[in-house]
Amino acid sequence: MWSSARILSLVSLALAVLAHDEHDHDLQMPLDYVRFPYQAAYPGDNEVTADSIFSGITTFAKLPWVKCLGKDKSETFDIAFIGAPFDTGTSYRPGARFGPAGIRAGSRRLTLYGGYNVPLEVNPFLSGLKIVDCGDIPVTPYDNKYAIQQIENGHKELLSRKAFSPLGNDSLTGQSLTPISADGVNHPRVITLGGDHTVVLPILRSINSVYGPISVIHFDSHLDTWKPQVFGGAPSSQAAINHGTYFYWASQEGLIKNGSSIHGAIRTTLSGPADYANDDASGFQRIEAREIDTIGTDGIIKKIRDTVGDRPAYLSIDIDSIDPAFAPATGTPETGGWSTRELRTILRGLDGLHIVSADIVEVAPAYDTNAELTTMAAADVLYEVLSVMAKTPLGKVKA
Ligand SMILES: *[C@@H]1O[C@H](CO)[C@@H](O)[C@H](O)[C@H]1NC(C)=O
Ligand SMILES: *[C@@H]1O[C@H](CO)[C@@H](O)[C@H](O)[C@H]1NC(C)=O
Ligand SMILES: [Mn+2]
Repeated sequence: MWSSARILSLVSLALAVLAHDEHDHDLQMPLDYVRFPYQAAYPGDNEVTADSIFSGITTFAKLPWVKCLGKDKSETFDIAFIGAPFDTGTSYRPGARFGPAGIRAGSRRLTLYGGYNVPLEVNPFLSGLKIVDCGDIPVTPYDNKYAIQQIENGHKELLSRKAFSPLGNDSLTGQSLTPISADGVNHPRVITLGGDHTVVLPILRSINSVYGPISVIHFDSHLDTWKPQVFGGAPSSQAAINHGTYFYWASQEGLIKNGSSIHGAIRTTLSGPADYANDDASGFQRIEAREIDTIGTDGIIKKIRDTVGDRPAYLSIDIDSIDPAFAPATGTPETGGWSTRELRTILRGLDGLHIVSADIVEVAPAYDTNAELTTMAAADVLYEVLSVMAKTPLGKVKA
């Protein structure tokens, strides 16, 4: 038989355990536990701890998810991420339809320590700009013509809005800035997560509706200006538009500013020298990947800046510009490319240019390593783009 004193002590122990239940994890904490090491990028985020970067629903850099193409049609922002999960214009490995999801997964750690960019001296997440992830444009995998129209419509719907923040004043002169768009409106910037490179044709159509013909900065191991007869053979009008010909069509449609557009990291084999003549006619200058051995990143940056100047520019980054040692998961890998570090340095060298919108394309996560090399590279590359954008408003001082 138990004494009543023994029963009483058991009951009080049980009550003590119950009372302690709601914070019994305290017992497992090391003595030097820091309760909230994570610095929230957005107000209202303060209750999340550092482990939130690997838990929860994944948006780009854990940015707020806004249904910009759905119930939040009237929402404004300064920079929007949007996915274009399309890969039926690919010539070799398909799989870039999973690019948006993969890049988001690769971006989770971007804000872990707060997101301050040391060489550029800016934290794009705390720069006062409203940056959101709009999810993906709904894209059919069954009809390329229809899908390309869906991408144009979705991109336009975001780009045509007014930016959330006013342009403000010029940091040097203090004079008020006026928009650099053709329609005089201060538009937001859109960063597209591809998708194979075909998505850039509908994106440039959208860009043209706001900025007119645009200077293009294009990082890729391939030209992507091929005539359809050369790339794919054009057995039908739909087959003629693919990830090797979209710049040819964009040029034919007058979407690309002739002479102030440039490719970087080119190293593909050609059908012959005529491909370069055709590329010239499409309006592009070229920087070969191997030039990094002679003129270095500084020389490459100078060539780009000299070509583009202060014109409005669209930035398109094919992940295959990076060497497959660093970014193997892509549609048409080519050895002899730049390292992730080199491309990041070159992108930071675009600081001060008027980059109106951008994309990263051809990320096909199924071919990645278990270490997520490619999706991480894609996310980090976009972090540099975001930082450059955060530093330079899309405005100019009235002459
Ligand atoms: C811009 O300059 C005007 C005066 O020219 C001033 O009234 C305004 O507050 C300034 N805006 C910012 C954001 O500094
Ligand atoms: C671009 O300029 C070059 C050289 O002046 C010319 O040969 C080419 O036809 C132009 N291309 C377009 C698309 O206007
Ligand atoms: Mn490409």
